[in-house]
Amino acid sequence: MSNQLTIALSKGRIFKDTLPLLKAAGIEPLDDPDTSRKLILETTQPNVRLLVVRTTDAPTYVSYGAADLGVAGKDVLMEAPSDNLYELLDLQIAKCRLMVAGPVEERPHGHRLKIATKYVNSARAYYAAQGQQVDLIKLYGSMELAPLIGLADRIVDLVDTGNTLKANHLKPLEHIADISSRLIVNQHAYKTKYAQIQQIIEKFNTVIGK
Ligand code: PRT
Ligand code: MG
Repeated sequence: MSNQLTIALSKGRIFKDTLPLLKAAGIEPLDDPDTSRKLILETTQPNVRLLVVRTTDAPTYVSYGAADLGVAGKDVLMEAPSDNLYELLDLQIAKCRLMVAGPVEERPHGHRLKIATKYVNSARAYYAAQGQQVDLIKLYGSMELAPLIGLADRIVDLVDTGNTLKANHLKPLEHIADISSRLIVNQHAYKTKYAQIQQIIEKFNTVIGK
C-alpha cells in the first residue's frame, strides 16, 4: 500500500514524549510498548504503524527506508550521521545537555586527560575545537563509574537534572551541546509521501513546545 507510513521510535522517554504529538495527528498505538512485546505496533490509523527500535537504531531504519519517519535524539544524530535522511523538526522533547563532567574534587593528573564516553565522535570534535589533546575511552553505558574507579579523569555524557552526577560525586564542568529529539525522514519517502508527511508535521507543530 503506497500510503502506508512507518515510524521508527524507541521506547522509554522518546516514546512517552512522542505520544502526545502522535495523538494530535490522530495516531494512537493499539498496544503499549512497555507491556506488549510487539515490535510493530498498529495504530488507530490503519495505514500507520510504529516500529519499536533501539535509540541508536532509529536513524538506521530511516536511512535505509525501512521506516519513512523516525524520532531520534540530537546526541544520536551528531554521533553517527546517516545518509538519505532529513532532520525535519525539533520536537523539543527528551531535552538534556551533552556535558563534560568530572569528580567534585578534581584530582591532579600528570597525563593527558582520559575521557570516558559513549559519544567518542562528539567528544573528539569538541576537544579538537578546543585544541586540547585527550585520550578517549569508549564505553557503552554507566559512564559515571569511570572516574570513580580511576578508569578516566572525566566523562562526556548527557545530563538532565544532574542527579546522576551528584549521586556519583561528579559535577558538570563544560557544556558541549543542547540536546532534544528530532523528527527525521527518509529523503525518498519525503518526496513520494510529501502531503501525508506534511500533514503530520502541521499537527505536530500545534503541540510542540506546549
Ligand atoms: O537506556 P537504554 O540503554 O535503553 O537506551 P538509551 O539510554 O539510549 O535510551 P533513553 O530512552 O534513556 O534515551 C533516549 C534519548 O533520550 C537519548 O538519546 C537522549 O536524546 C534523550 N535524553 C534526555 C536522555 C536524557 N535526557 C538523560 N538524562 N538520555 C539519557 N539520559 C541519561 C544520561 O545518560 C544519564 O545517565 O540519564 C542520566 C542523567 O540524568 P539526570 O536527570 O540524572 O541528569
Ligand atoms: Mg538510558
